[in-house]
Amino acid sequence: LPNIAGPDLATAVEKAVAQAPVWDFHTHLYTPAFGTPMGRGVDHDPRGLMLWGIDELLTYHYLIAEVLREGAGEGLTPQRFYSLSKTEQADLIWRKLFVEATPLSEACRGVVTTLTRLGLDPGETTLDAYRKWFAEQSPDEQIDRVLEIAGVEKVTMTNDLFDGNERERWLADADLLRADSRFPTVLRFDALVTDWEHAVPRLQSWGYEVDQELSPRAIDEVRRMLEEWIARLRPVYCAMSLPPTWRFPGADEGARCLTDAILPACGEHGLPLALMIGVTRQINPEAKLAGDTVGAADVASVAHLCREFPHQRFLVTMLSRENQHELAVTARKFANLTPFGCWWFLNNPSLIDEITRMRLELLGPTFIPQHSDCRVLEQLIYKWDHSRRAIAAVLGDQYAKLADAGLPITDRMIERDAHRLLHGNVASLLSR
Ligand code: RAT
Ligand code: ZN
Repeated sequence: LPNIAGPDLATAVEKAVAQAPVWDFHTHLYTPAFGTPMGRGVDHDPRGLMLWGIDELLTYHYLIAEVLREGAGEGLTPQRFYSLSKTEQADLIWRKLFVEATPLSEACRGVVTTLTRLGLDPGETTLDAYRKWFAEQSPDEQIDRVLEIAGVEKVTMTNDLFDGNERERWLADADLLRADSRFPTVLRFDALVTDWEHAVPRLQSWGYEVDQELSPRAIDEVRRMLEEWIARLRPVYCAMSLPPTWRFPGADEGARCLTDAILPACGEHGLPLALMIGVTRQINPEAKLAGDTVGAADVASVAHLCREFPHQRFLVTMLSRENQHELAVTARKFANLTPFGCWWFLNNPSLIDEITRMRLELLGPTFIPQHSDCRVLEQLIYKWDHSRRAIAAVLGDQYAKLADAGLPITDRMIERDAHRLLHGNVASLLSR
């Protein structure tokens, strides 16, 4: 087999990483069966969960945080921003971040990449032309188009037990919602572990006999609820996000919920558990979804969990840059731990570069370099375009060093590794 070197090597790696199909491990995307607020040929559902189109792209919470900064000088407050209609919010964001300023941030650049790759001119001064184009698309065709452009094969959803809107839809017709095999389901239930106090009245209103003390009977009831929802959703894994203050072992009800109800349920059904650790919710409550922040969390707690539950597969992403090295080292110690993604505030090329380099050097190809966390369909285009480039650069450098060390690099190696990193590792972890 031919040995590839020099500029040919970098080009071969870019090509292989650009072409590898993606299994996106964590998104907030949905199919039209969950309802959608817009599109040709469908009943418009204002509370629909499938978000797509220019107004949703621009009112992404990453961009809301940025417009609140740009607009502060002319008196824009969170209250004023949220009093606007969605259309007005999008118009304002376009004007402040894209027309009157250069869209230099990663979230802004993402919109530019997305529009360009959809064949639209990203330099319009108003949103009229974009709105017209999106209104002519049907949601189903748009999903096909976006997955094709982004090279994404599987879009793992986040199906939150505590989201009343989504819950009603599952109770109405679970089969309909599970119909598209490109969109695997994930059972998510943060409040069971992070906010038992407020979870109790919700669970009671759904008919489960639980109490604040988390009696043995309440544990059984949480188990019963998890069994019902696992049967209804048939998830590929269970998930929760946790604050930086989360510790394991812990003495509170949330910790007992985890060890006595959640982990036994995962064990029974062979389901991996994904932990997203390090988010402090609502540091600025007025900013709503744009008001969450990051804090360094405790990696030793992750190690404890992996040691105490050696047969449970854990997939872990951490939000703070400071936790990344310790997490990668911990994964060297526990084969049941797989780090995944460069989450949220880490989903920037400079940090993807740093984190992916470190993981590759410490773990070889045994991790999941990225997930998109998309909330709006078309974001798949830019998140994967930008991430693929960052991952290819790191992988290319590592091959060059390996070639220097004396090992010929071949196309077959490159294709195998690109496929593994973007798709294969997720597929094999979820099917074990
Ligand atoms: O990245 C995000 O969009 C966050 O708002 C959250 O969705 C986070 O990823 C989460 O899943 O909790
Ligand atoms: Zn998310």
